[in-house]
Amino acid sequence: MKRLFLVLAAMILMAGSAQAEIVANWDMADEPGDQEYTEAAGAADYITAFDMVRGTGLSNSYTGNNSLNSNGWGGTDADDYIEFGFSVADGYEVTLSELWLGTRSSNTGPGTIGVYSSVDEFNSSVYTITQQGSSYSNNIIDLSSLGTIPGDFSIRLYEIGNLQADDDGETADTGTFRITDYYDSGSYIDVQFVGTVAASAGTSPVPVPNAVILLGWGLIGLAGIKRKIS
Ligand SMILES: [Ca+2]
Ligand SMILES: [Ca+2]
Repeated sequence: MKRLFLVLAAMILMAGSAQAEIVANWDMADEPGDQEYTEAAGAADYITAFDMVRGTGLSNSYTGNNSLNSNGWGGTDADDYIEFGFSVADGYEVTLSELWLGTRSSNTGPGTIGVYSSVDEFNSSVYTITQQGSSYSNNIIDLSSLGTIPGDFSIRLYEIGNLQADDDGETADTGTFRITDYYDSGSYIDVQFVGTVAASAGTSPVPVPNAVILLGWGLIGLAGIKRKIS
């Protein structure tokens, strides 16, 4: 009976907490690079993913297999950014843990890219990606500092400073920066946000009735143990 109670107690804890999952993902495989945007490949329940797009200061003059490529990064223009994100359904919120993505610049493309979020209206970067020449960069970015997110959320990638990836002068408008899948020992993993989706605090969350039922069974079990002892 005690064992049963412990199992029930564990079930109560599980019923009350959401599991980490892919919140939204974009598959860059087979993308030509110069497409207008990349549609999301999937999203968790209660999540609507946005297209991955370029800000109006960027162009799509160049292809780049398996990517969303971009150019026009010269100078300092507030509209030079790549943006993607998602919308959370009413009554729900997301707690993000990670963003997975691969990136690459050409030698004259941006050398330093900052990852910004809509949580603070893209004011301060939560992560910095350094592009070394035209090498690929694999990034697993910790987003746990963003807290719980209701409504619309997006990430923007802006250049920090204006120095090209080969450290040989200012970023050129003909230089490129692309978003690719994350590469891990032979396999490509979609660009993705990982986190948990749960009912907002203060609303009536779906898992709670289950937790209450389980708690009831747990108390019955506990009563059984007490009877046995006395
Ligand atoms: Ca520009
Ligand atoms: Ca620039």
